[in-house]
Amino acid sequence: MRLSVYFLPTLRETPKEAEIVSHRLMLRAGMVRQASAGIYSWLPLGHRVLRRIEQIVREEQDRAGCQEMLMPTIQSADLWRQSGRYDDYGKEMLRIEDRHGRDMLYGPTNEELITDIFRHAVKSYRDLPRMLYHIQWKFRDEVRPRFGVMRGREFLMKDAYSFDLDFDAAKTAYNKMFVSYLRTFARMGLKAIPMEADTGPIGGNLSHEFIIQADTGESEIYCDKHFLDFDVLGSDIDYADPAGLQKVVDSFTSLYARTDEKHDPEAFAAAVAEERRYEGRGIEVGHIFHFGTKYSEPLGAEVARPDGSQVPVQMGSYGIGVSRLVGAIIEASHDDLGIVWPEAVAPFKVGLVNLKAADPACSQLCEETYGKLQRAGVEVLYDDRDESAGAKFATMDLIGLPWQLVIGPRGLKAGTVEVKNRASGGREELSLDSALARLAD
Ligand code: 5CA
Repeated sequence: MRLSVYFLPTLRETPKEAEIVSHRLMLRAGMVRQASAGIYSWLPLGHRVLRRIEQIVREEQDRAGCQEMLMPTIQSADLWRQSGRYDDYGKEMLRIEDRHGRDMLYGPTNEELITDIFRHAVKSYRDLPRMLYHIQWKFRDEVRPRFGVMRGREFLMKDAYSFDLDFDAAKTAYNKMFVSYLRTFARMGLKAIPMEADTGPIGGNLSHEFIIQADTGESEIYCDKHFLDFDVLGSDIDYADPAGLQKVVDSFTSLYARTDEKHDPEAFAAAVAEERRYEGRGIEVGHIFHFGTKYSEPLGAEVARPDGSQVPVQMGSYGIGVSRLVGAIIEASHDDLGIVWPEAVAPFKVGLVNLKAADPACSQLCEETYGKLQRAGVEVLYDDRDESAGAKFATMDLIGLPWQLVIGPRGLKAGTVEVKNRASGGREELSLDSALARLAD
């Protein structure tokens, strides 16, 4: 993509309304624009990151055996009356009346709708277990939408739902999601700690929040610092092995990690040596629940057991805040100059900087390099504008692409280009061929 034609409305000034760094940087880097309180348009750069995060979530859900589908954003109120949540949900639910006077709502979550789909399709234990998910916009009319996409009113969520015959099988589904979450967040360069949590309006008695450490987070957290040393991606995970999954889950849940609602200072002091105690704040990027028959019973989602008797199906639900993650990753990875994208979620891998667009030789080499990178399948944003070197570097640092490839008249004479790593700040003078080989890895 050429920057001269790219829709990237960056801001020089720091927006006053933004209280935390991720919100400021998302606005300054032209990633999002507020449409109304807590509701955002995703501009091209932000949209690319959102899609990359979504794709990692999708791959890890698929790997765990979850099947993707898509449910609508607008739901009928009748289903929610059957579960009893139409009244319980209160003002956070956006209620709508259609032209026929029917009560509808913009879904804040999908337990009712998925249970309805399931009860019409599945009647027997032979059709279990099943895990289904979708990635869809939700609406919650939060009292205090704030921090940009972190606590929005409209936000993108991955929500998965599991269906099993008994508690043991449901626990295996829970464990699969638990482990897939560890992998998902690790792939994005995040250390997400699973913490015992309250279930709130979703209900149930077994629940973990996945939280990344950040001073700007809304959750108060208490945990063993040991968590920060765990290597998740290195371990070999077999989703078909319930005992192996349980072992991984046990290793994570054996250490103390709780949010404030579940925190017990005495238990914390007894479980964790003082120097290993972490007390601070964090951002909740995922939340998983086992709630048994809370929805299947009132909605009549029953299956026949092998002996012919009917039982309500055991369910769980598993959420990831896809749009919140964009902000959370920036909170975890930025410096004074701007965003520092982990490569796995970066909007482009390389920023190609033409230091002197007015110089025909320099521009020609840039054009050739741009073509070569594209042919090698490298996603590259080419700053071909006629701007000062300072302005170009500032833009590149602000938008945080992992690599900058800088081509200028001086290097042109010497036959070299400069490769800069955004995260380390390290620069290297290389021949163009070595630079291309490095970036095409
Ligand atoms: N039905 C369950 C799981 S599918 C559920 O709705 N869980 S939740 O309420 O915990 O939401 C799941 C995730 O969505 C949260 O962990 C959080 O990362 C994200 N989320 C929740 N509310 C918001 C919000 N207002 N803005 C942005 N992300 C949010």
